[in-house]
Amino acid sequence: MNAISFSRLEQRLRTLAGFGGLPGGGVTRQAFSARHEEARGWLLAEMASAGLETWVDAAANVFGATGIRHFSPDRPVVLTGSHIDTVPEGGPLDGALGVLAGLECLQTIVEAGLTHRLPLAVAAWTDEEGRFGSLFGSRAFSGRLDTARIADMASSDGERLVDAMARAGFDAFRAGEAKVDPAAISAYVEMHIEQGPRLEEAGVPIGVVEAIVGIRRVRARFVGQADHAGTTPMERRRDGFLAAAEYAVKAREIVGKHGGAHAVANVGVVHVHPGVANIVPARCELVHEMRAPDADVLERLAKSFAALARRVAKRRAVEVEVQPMSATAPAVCAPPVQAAITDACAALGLPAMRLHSAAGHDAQNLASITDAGMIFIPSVGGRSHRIDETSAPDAIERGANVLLHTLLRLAA
Ligand code: HGY
Ligand code: MN
Ligand code: MN
Repeated sequence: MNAISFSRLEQRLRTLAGFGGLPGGGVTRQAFSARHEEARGWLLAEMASAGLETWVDAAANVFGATGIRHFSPDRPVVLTGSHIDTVPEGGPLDGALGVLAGLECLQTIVEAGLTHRLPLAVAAWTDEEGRFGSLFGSRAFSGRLDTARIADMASSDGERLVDAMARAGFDAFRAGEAKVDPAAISAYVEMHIEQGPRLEEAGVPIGVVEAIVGIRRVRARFVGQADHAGTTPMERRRDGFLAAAEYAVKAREIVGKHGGAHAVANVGVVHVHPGVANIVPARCELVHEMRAPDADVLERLAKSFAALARRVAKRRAVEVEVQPMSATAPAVCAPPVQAAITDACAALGLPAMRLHSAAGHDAQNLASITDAGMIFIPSVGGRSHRIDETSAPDAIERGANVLLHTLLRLAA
């Protein structure tokens, strides 16, 4: 059976992890940062040295392909890929694995002269982690980018997308030009770490993803009144932070009661203003993220959270404003791609289990324009978005070989 070169894949994973590598382990390589742009240059060179045609589109997505220099309905391609941007203090595999395993598969196919009727391509999608706008590159590629919002897109620490892209040599206002003709893509399959504990706990080496959660993020801003933290009687305080804190705790209870089996929510960003010890917080802004594989559950949660914010604000005599920030629709993975993955596992004698992805992925945008699916491998301890994220070497090798044989089936 044809197989990838694990040593070459492992070497590239190690090199890529060096771009933004942290002294204590882990990686910070956020979209359009200097480290990320160095990694982009390295990836393009690796793709070229692997014998692929390479290009970068208007949304800064990176592509390497066999036999084509751009996407066209005349020659529909089988596409794989993932992302090379990371969360702050993230791990070395989230995203990087899918890009480099895809590159390894294409290089193996080119070197072995394996026949494939359709061209093959591997992508590194821009800003999957949403420093500026979640799944930005694949959103632009699949024609789902709201270009009217580009001027307002900014990171939670205030850097504008337009400025970050300009620094990297891109005109953000042209990102919409990355929209591809869906007829140019025959199928998409992405390899990714599970980022959760299910495969490891089940002792199953491969996950065949059936569906991917939708994710919504809202900005909730509670506005009270700055006051002297010593002289203001407690009962007269209109404390923006306490309102936000009560909201966050009660929202957690709502998820438990009304979220159903797979809904989750998180408050990961909190800003208190003026943010000094001796002033009652005038205002507190938080980013609230909710996820569910079912669009109706997501809608119901969003409504319940907004009603909760109003109730808490009223009771605490503060104002509140809840603004939607981003939303990705849940996606169902295409049966033909799931079948190709399952057949590849059978051919390799690997057990597989079907599961939904509780993480968001570029594949959910690709699912809106083509048959899309995902291959998961186990994460040690289910750990991800933390510096000790890792997967066993043989798990990585098995997953890359399943990707190789899935691509060959889809391109046959
Ligand atoms: O947040 C996520 O679900 C993904 O890791 N970007
Ligand atoms: Mn991630
Ligand atoms: Mn990822």
